[in-house]
Amino acid sequence: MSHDERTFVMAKPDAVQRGLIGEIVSRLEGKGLKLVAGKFMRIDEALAHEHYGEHEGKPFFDGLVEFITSGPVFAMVWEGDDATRQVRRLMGATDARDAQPGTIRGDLGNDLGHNLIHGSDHEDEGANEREIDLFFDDEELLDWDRDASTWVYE
Ligand code: IDP
Repeated sequence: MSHDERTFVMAKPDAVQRGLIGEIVSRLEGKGLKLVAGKFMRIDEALAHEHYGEHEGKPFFDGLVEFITSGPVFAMVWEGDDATRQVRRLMGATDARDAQPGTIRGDLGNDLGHNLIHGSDHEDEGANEREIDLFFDDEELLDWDRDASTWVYE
């Protein structure tokens, strides 16, 4: 089986401000996913509009852009078997007030907008590639062999 599915993930400004980058990275590492890119950066208005284009026109859109551009984010690409869906499971429900305990949002968040983490939608085919392209250049994605992978997957 191939373990090279790549998914885009981001610790949002609330996670950065609250010192939760390490916790989020740790949970994804712990699951056995492999980090292939990471960038501490600010999202400008144009990138915010592109990234959240599907929500343009919705009542919460302006607030969402304001929030996501309000401070640094930590953008990442993670790789592994079924990576997109696995990250979504670890994230929990969009509204952190409803997210199950044990998930990142369920354990660490308590709000709908400030929900700590973004992960590509596993039901939107192409979302991963689109978002990885939007945030990273090809040469920023590292190809590397992680010895532990042989102990994560049978
Ligand atoms: P997701 O992040 O779980 O994929 P989406 O529906 O794609 O959820 O929404 C993108 C982001 O927009 C959410 O993570 C959340 O921060 C914000 N958001 C979604 N719906 C609302 C809302 O009704 N009010 C305020 N913010 C919202």
